[in-house]
Amino acid sequence: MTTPSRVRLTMAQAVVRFLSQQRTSRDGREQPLIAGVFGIFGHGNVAGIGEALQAFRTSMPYYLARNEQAMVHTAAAFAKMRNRLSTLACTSSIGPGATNMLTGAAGATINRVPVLLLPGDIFAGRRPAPVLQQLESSQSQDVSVNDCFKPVSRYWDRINRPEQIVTALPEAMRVLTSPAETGAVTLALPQDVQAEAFDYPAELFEPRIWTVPRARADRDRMQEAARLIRSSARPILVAGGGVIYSEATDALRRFAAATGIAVGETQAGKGALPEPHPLALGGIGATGTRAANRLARDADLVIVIGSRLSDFTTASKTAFQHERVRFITINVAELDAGKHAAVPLVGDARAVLEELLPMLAGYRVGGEYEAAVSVAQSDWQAEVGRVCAAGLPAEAPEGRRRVTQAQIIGVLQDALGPTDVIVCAAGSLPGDLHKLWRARDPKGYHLEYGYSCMGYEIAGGLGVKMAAPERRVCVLVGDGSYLMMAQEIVTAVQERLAMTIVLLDNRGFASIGGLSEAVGSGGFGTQYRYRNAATGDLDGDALPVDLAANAESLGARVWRAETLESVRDALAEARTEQRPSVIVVPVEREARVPGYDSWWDVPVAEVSSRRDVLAAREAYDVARQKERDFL
Ligand SMILES: Cc1ncc(C[n+]2csc(CCOP(=O)(O)OP(=O)(O)O)c2C)c(N)n1
Ligand SMILES: [Mg+2]
Repeated sequence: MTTPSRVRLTMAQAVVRFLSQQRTSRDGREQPLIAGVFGIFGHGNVAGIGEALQAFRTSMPYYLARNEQAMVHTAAAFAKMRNRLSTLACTSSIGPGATNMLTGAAGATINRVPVLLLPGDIFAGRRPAPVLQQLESSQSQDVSVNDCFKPVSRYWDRINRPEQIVTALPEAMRVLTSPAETGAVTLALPQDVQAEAFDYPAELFEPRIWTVPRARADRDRMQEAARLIRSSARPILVAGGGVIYSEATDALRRFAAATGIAVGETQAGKGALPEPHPLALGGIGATGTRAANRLARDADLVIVIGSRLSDFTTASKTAFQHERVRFITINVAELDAGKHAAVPLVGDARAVLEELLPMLAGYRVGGEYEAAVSVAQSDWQAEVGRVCAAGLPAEAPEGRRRVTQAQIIGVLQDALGPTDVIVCAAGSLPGDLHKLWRARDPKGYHLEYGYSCMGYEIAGGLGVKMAAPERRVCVLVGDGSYLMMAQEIVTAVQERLAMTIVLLDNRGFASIGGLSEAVGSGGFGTQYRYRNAATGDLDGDALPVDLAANAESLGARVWRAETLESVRDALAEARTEQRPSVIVVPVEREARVPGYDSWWDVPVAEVSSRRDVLAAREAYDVARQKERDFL
């Protein structure tokens, strides 16, 4: 018997060397699973993973980020752009560096995109404890801040002995590459163990290919679904992110064209049926279009593909009002496929659509339905034109006339090419974009709307650009999100990555301000203003924040654009820039894009001294009656 050959490495060196050898493959196309490592060093990783990254820097590129939360967003955006077939790893020190990654981890897990997190951890050997930044517990010495990652990770492990990675790393890769299970994977790496040497089996470092499967659904369920479709008169397709991740967009187009069933898209699914298309209804749900929401309301069958059916998509379970509405769900995850008492087709979107279509031979929706779709679509196009063109008659409080957010969206729609990518996450922009934007390419609309995390935008834009350097990336960000996390502009400068950041300044939270008005609270606490000595509230003068100067100081090229003309000019000039560009546009706060036949459940106070709140509660109680159980 020959003894297997061994390689003596530190645990950290072994981790990095292993990661550099992992690839994914789907439909015969291969790519690296871990395309690089983002990090911020501290005592918890500099001598372990830091030393290893230096040693392997030719096979595993290292990127220095400015904030640990941001680097996880960057990794998640990268993975989303690569349809979850490739991602980035993130290394942090122990303590605050690690917990800074928690928000990013939650975002990745909720959005079902893979990220590999390698937080440093307290000494497994415990001798110097408590080390700097160590959380102590009086009940256990087996607790650190990294335990906080458990609920937000799809796989979590702590490597207390160097040999544990031999079994932990393959499990971590399995989860990262599983379409059904993917999300944040956290391997907590104690500071002392990172630096410890072990004789690892050489096979651990052999190149390995993780084949991403296209699971097929159960045959009987497929037949049941086909029967349901054949007996439906007013069906609708709801396309979620899974359609895009599965590269099922052509299959969806063929399915829709053959059956005549119109398609509404979730935030993650927008672009699944690129526009213009006679069956594209645009966004669906709380921030959906009138076209999609009317069709959804009357649908007797909803065929959901690759969606989590979040409250935004279902308009808090009020979107589907047909008395006997039924659901069919196509999803790789049983969790999602089981929602709304659907006929669950647990499988890959493309594989299932391709198998389902021949089972529907001869089926097509009726002429009345087709006419309704076409009327809804032209009515909606007219509305988009109206909203995007609408100037602002009123003078802004400062005596200046400001452009509206919808006008800027209209300008961007004209200025960007079909394969350019817009990136957005939080505030009032996602809803407006979901309604107004026409996605002309499946990868052209990048919204993080599972976690809707303020601060994702610029960090995410960086990840998108790294994943698709050939595309122009345009980040849309509100002033609130920008102030929360703009520092990755510096990382983009460092990497010489160009992206256009359009920063819409409405002095605070137009979105939550509007919501506050709607629940009767009058926008309380949502404006960026001085505290007013007279009222004691934050309703004084506007704050003297100069966002343009801020962006310039980080190394971006900056334009201050107050008119649509100047925004157009800046967009054209930014196109040739080799570094991040920031176009700062003051926009009118109160010019909102309306909702269209939809609703979102935000409970209003049942008792209050404010009459507006009580009125809002009354309206809320009425609206809530439309919420349905699908059992
Ligand atoms: C990290 C985080 N904190 C809080 C929220 C809640 N929230 C949603 S939108 C918003 C305001 C966003 O302000 P801004 O970026 O200026 O966009 P606007 O609402 O003005 O369009 C807040 C506070 C969030 N989504 N994410
Ligand atoms: Mg704002």
